[in-house]
Amino acid sequence: MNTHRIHRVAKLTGLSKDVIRVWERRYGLVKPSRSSNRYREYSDEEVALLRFVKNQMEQGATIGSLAAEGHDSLVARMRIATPVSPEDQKPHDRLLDDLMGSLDPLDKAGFERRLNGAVAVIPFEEAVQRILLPLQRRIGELWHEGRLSIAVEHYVTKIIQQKLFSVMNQLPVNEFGPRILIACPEGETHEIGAQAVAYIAATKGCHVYYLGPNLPFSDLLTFCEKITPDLVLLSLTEVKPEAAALQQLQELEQLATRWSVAVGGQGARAMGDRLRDTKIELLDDLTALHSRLMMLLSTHRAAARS
Ligand code: B12
Repeated sequence: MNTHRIHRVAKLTGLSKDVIRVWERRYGLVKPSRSSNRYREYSDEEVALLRFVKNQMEQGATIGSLAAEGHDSLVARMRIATPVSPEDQKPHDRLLDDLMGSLDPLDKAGFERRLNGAVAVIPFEEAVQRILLPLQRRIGELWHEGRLSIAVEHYVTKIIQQKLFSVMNQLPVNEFGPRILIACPEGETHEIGAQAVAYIAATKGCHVYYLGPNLPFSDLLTFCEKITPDLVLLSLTEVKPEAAALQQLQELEQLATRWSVAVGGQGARAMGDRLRDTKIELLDDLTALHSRLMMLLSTHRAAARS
């Protein structure tokens, strides 16, 4: 990991040294370490964070709202927003190749040792983005191609799910946070996207109700009546045939007359234009999810204060 002195950081980011110091002192937006002679030293990630903050402000965010979001949340958002370059993904691709190699014949101990070892040494958001979700895609694709048994697919899928849930369950439940219901609607059994969304919402301090895959519409409505969610987030992975897509859209519109509803995933993106004249929001990716959650949290805080 490289470290940089402030004059270099100013060059790298296009920010003045004064601004960088103020963002640290007043807002705690960056946390440089100090060298033995007390010079500020910024890691590559802190430099990237300064660029990210600058970029967010160019897109209309205020320094106050970014400061309220906090350093750790901004770092998490930046990691998800930054596309993984092929160079950065290379070591993870090698790991994924090794993991796939230990599935047939199944070397359970080797698979778990490699996976656990890799996930333990990087921030969990990064592990989700670079290891767990790509692993799910790879094993799913192999199964679809008839090259992996459903038993081994289930074994790996369960391990991925356990990892997401075990980290999520260690987070404190914020019963005063905005209530978010997360599920996959009826007929949708691909679950990992929804789980990743649940994990992200929980890390932001939302009160998450995760209801899993294939949830019948009538039960979704009844549950909403019970918990009065501030936001319903639905994951749609499959692209539905025309008639089924229209029926799903009608149901979602009915839900959206009472509650704030947002959808994401490949199936939701395929609905694209049809969502335009409805109250249903389309969240294109996990970066859009982060921004939506930040908006929700800030209105929730403001409502709690008034
Ligand atoms: C993994 C997988 C499986 C696994 C599912 C494991 C599980 N329990 O979830 C297994 C092998 C069991 C499976 C089975 C089936 N599958 Co499958 N599967 C896949 C695969 C390879 C990856 C899907 C996935 O999980 N992606 C991982 C997530 C993380 O990525 P993502 O979906 O892109 O989501 C990202 C964003 O969109 C976002 N996101 C997702 N949801 C949301 C929600 C919100 C609110 C937000 C903000 C963001 C967000 O988060 C992710 C972040 O990067 C895809 C092909 C592909 N490469 O996409 C096929 C695919 C989805 N499957 C498909 C099908 C048809 C099936 C089956 C119905 C096949 C069958 N005839 O039985 C079955 C039924 C499902 C089941 N569970 O039994 C088709 C769907 C076709 C279509 N019409 O769209 C696909 C596209 C394969 C194909 N090319 O035909 N599958």
